[in-house]
Amino acid sequence: MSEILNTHNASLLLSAANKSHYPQDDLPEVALAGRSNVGKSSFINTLLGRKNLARTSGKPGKTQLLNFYNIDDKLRFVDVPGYGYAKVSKADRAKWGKMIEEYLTSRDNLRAVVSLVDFRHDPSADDVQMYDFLKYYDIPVILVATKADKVPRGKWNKHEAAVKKKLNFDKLDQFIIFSSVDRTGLDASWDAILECL
Ligand SMILES: Nc1nc2c(ncn2[C@@H]2O[C@H](COP(=O)(O)OP(=O)(O)OP(=O)(O)O)[C@@H](O)[C@H]2O)c(=O)[nH]1
Ligand SMILES: [Mg+2]
Repeated sequence: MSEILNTHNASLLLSAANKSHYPQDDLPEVALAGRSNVGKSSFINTLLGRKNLARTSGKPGKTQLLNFYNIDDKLRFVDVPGYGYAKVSKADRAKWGKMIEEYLTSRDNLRAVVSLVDFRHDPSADDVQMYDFLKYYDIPVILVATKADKVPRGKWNKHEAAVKKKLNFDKLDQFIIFSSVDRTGLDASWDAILECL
């Protein structure tokens, strides 16, 4: 991977609320989608070997814009605000929905969505809805099950089966068990992402 991309050459390019603010070029983009607090920003930091490039916090619902990260002028990660946070007003939820839908359904640069779910629990109704949405629009999905460090190894198969069942998971999609704490699934994630470009 390091021969293809200098992952150290990464920075936040811009934050966008709508189409008119998106970068105007042909660089491929990979977006991160998932419930608030699932570990999207941590995933970006782990893949780039950075501590705090993508802002992480214990406070869910913090990322409100689409954050575009430039990686070596060859690829962008797009950190999408998380869904499913209870303390969000109806109006903000609608705004969020519009912003995500606009990006996912109209962005020519988009090559794949890394859809993150918490490996410890069954996917939520929102997780199912996101996966269905991506399948409906034929957007390539890389399913990443986060916080694997919190699940004992002996239970991984059982948890994987439960996640797949709840999502009605497509066997052709990639399923990656991941941890930002011990970097499980780091190489598999890069392989899956680069395969989509
Ligand atoms: N144990 C463990 N904790 C993690 C992992 N990934 C993220 N976390 C923690 O989970 C919390 C949320 O992580 P974030 O990366 O900020 O989550 P996010 O999906 O970007 O959240 P929003 O931006 O609010 O949507 C932080 O306290 C992280 O340290 C992981 O793989 N294992
Ligand atoms: Mg975040």
